[in-house]
Amino acid sequence: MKAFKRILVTSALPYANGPLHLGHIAGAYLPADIYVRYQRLKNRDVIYICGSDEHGVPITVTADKEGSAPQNVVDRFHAMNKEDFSKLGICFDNYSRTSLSIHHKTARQFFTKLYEQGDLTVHTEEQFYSEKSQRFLPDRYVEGTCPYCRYDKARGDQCDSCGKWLDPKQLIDPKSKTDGSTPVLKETKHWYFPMGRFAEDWKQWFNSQQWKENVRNYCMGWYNEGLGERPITRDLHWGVPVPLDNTEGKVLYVWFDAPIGYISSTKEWAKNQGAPDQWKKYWCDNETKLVHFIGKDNIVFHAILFPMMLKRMGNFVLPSAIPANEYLTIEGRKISTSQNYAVWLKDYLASFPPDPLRYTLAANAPESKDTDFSWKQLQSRNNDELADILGNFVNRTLIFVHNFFEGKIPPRIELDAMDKQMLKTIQNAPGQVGTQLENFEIRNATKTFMDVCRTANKYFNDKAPWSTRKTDPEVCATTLNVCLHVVNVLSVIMMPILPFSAEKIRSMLNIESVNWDDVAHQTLPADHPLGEAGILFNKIEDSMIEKEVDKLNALAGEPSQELFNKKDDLINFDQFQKMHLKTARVMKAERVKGTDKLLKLHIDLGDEKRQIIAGIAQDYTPEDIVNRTIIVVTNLKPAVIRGEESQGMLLAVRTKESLKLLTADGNVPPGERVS
Ligand code: B3M
Ligand code: ZN
Repeated sequence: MKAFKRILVTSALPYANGPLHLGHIAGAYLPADIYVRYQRLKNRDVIYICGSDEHGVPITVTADKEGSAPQNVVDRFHAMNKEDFSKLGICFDNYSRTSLSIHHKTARQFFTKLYEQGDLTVHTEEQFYSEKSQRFLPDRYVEGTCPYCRYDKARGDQCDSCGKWLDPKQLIDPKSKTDGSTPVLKETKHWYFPMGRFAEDWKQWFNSQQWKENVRNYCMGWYNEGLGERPITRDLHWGVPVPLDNTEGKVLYVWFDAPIGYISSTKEWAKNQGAPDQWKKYWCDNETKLVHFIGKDNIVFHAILFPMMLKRMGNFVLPSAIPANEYLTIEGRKISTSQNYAVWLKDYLASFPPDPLRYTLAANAPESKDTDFSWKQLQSRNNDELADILGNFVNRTLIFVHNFFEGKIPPRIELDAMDKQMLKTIQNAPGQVGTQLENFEIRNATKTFMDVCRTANKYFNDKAPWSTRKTDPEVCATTLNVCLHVVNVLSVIMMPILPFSAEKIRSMLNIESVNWDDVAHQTLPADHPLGEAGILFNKIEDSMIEKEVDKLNALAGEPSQELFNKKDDLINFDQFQKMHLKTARVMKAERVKGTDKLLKLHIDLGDEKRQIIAGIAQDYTPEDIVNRTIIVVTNLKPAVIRGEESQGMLLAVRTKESLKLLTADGNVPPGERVS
């Protein structure tokens, strides 16, 4: 493998149009942060570059929705995301923004050079234009009736009802979404990057690299389909203006300018270092290893479009690795920002410390396939691994030394076989974890680390210092000396994954920290006074995660508007008949313990009695509902909710303010079929 002099790490620039959620973190930020922290501990020359992506339709759509200016939107979310990243310990060397002039200038230089050397093509096409607002309308700014399903609020790029991809010109009765006027078709000129022209050159380079399987597969899929041409300009008023004459109202396409943001952010970093040319050392020298951490939806831009642009620029380094991650689901469901189904980083950090999340996401990183985050998993990773294994080992070691060795490092006297075995394990740990991190195997590295902690905890048990203390004080001293040595090494190799807790251990040890390669060889000075011992990880109680799960369930239970608006999914009467709806009388109702959302209802269905668990406790007390006749779906698969079986589901309407049960009008006996 090629030896590099320096490493330049980037994480995808998040759009500054909303807060960060755990999917973002698991995909592009935490793995990069872990990798960078490791490289720093190896004393490598590494910088970590990121920033807000502040251009493109995602920003203007959010601004329009809020009725505010794009600049306000990006100002707000740039500040918010920067702060949340820092609270999670994501340690960028620079977090820039693409709305800065340093970025505009750099992006313009790219476009101009490519244009001047004849690398761009230009085409004229017809596009919708609002005469009322005097502007061209991007696809999703045009609304009309879908030609396929007749849904009357279909967007120009896609119909939310039938899901079909559309061209705005297909819409029946198109209207401008911003001013309601009927747009006209008008000719407009756009510049394209002819990827197909550079495809063979690209392929040669691509084949000479070692890519992750998902990156290779996606790229070969695109390549085989034909790379064609990509428009790199847009008719929009927000973005980097096209640097050519007579192009007013045209900006660079966001996917052209955003990756250049990595370069402008590096320029900003160099400027802040007082060495403005320093960015070139990272970008324009073949001895730099460029690594892009991204989510899988960004692969084509980082593995094809951007490398092609860099290559055509002439003197730029191309990526050596693109550790693209798959997706994270939450409690088994896809994250959806439009439906607010997500765990927001800000909300997490308001209730829990950062390290347990870092550890859980690292242990379960979506490296080769989608993985799921659940609150239960966070709880068990925290309680059973961080607290009971790592925390317990560190704590019992430190407390023991404080209690029986006056808080000073005991001497190592004579090593027995068990001590030697433990020392060998810890000696090898930095190399093992390091190799895995070097190969972007964050999951494996996390597991290797925890396995070492497990071994250490067992060593403490097997050596039983509480009894050798009385029978053989020298053996006891040696055991604790070995344990402290292990704590010292662990505190360094856990730094990339658990930086906050590692810092705590460092101050408990009160020993100057050394780097990754040397720590296992460091001899602890006997008699050296330790710092104060403290708890590393508090247990997460059931009630804390139940609250979070309830929050998500409330969202999961709400039918998506998109689903509801579907018009072409009609069912016939037979299909309707398959659903058994019956009247039921509530005989008894009680609250489900440990939650304020659920009631357990005992219902009479005429010829049988059942129990159902219903999420109505915030709108109905048990007294309110007893003796009412409600409507229940009786042939729904039973589900276990909070350990209680629910044998059916009642019908209700949820409005913005409250929830209302559907009940029968007048006196209807229980068990009657609804039809
Ligand atoms: N902002 C897309 C995204 O957040 C985009 C990444 C740009 S990386 C240069 O998924
Ligand atoms: Zn449709």
